[in-house]
Amino acid sequence: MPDITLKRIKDTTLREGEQAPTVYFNSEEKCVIAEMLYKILGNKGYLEIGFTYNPFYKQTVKDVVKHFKDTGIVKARLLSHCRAVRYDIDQSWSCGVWGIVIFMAMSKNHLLHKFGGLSFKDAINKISEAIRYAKNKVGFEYVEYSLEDATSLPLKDVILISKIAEESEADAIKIADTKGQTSPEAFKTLIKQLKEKVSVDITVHCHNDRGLAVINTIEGLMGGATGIDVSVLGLGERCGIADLAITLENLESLYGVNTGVDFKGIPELYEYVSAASGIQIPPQHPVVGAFARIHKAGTHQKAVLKKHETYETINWSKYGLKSEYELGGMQSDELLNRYNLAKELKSKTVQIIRKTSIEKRRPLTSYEVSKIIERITGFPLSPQPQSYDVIAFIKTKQAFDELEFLKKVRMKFTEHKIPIKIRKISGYCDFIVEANHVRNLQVFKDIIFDLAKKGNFEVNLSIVNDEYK
Ligand code: HCA
Ligand code: CU
Repeated sequence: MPDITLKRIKDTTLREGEQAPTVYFNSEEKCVIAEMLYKILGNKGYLEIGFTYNPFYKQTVKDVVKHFKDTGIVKARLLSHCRAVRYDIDQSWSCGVWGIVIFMAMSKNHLLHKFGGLSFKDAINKISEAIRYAKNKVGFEYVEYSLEDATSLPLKDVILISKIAEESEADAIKIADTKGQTSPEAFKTLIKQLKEKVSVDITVHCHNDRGLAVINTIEGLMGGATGIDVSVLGLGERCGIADLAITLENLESLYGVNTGVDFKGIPELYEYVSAASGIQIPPQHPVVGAFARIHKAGTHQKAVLKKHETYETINWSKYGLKSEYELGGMQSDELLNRYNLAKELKSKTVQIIRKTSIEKRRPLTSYEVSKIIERITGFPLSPQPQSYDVIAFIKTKQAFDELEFLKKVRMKFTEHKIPIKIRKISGYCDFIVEANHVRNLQVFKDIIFDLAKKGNFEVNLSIVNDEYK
């Protein structure tokens, strides 16, 4: 097994994740997400919950800290993100976070273009001053210095800056591959060479611009880093950073690291963040995507039904999940075993399912399959649709408050973990609220009609059931 020591799993969905294009969390959502993360990550967990230099975002940091206090969770390591300036550090202290991450880039382009030609020496002094101020004057329990854009610097500079941070008493330094530009081999070597020169703990923060964030993060650990940054769905600037579930699954089951994470909570966490962020979980996303557990080809299905290991290496029960099988054009006869059909009837049914699916160019739902079986056998199964696509057409009345509408609708559906899309339109109505694969139609109806009553709008629903999706 590779030599990895993992001490810190820092989730930054609520800071880096909120820098993902189109993502805006409100305080209520942040509190729910932070609490879920706290419970899932276990005793290696750290949570970056936002930055404080913008008053709107600062308020959400304050609210999360208060929520943890009110809930009696005193051990959470809540962090905020600061520039290397006293103002940010003071603002963070006033929010009551446990620790901070001070970030400042030192690469040529950043010094010249972002900091208006700041000299290397002055920049070093700024970093050192900020760390000392946060640690010794203000008194934060934990101060991490983040070398933004570290992978654009020559090794000697990375070492020099890290040594300064260490001398200034930072608790950890972070090496950020801000532009996602490094290769796994180069990154491991960088961390290894740095590790030989400093004794302060190293954390890695890898962006996914080239799709290498997860492997770079793991290679960083192999090089001797002891901390990682991850986010739910890998959310972050541009293509984001290392995905929490993929990184932790691999560390635990491929690299033999005892992460201390409660994997059972991960599916619900992803669903919630997806609903709150409005970012759908890509179906082919490793580990948490809907396709990850679905077997399509009949030969695969047959084999997996006998022994999961024929086509699976991830233990789904750890997540409270099960393997699934697509009903459709390639399905195997075995999938119909639970209906106890005679052999010939079974093959006839399978032929019809395959043909229908190929004609419709999509899989069939179990509802449709039951309908086919009913038709062929004459035996009533009374299937229920399993999910619906719903479109709510919203017609506003006078004194309608648009901002309140957007806030309330999003909040209510998020509470019930129903991801929705809201569009402003013109013509027959003013907005549409769309949701796909809604399992509990009644809940959707209750929410939207209740909101309509209170919010001065009328609703009409169009519902597509399993048969016509
Ligand atoms: C940023 C850049 C950053 C900082 C890293 C960190 C990066 O958005 O401020 O301090 O966690 O990737 O370098 O996210
Ligand atoms: Cu980043």
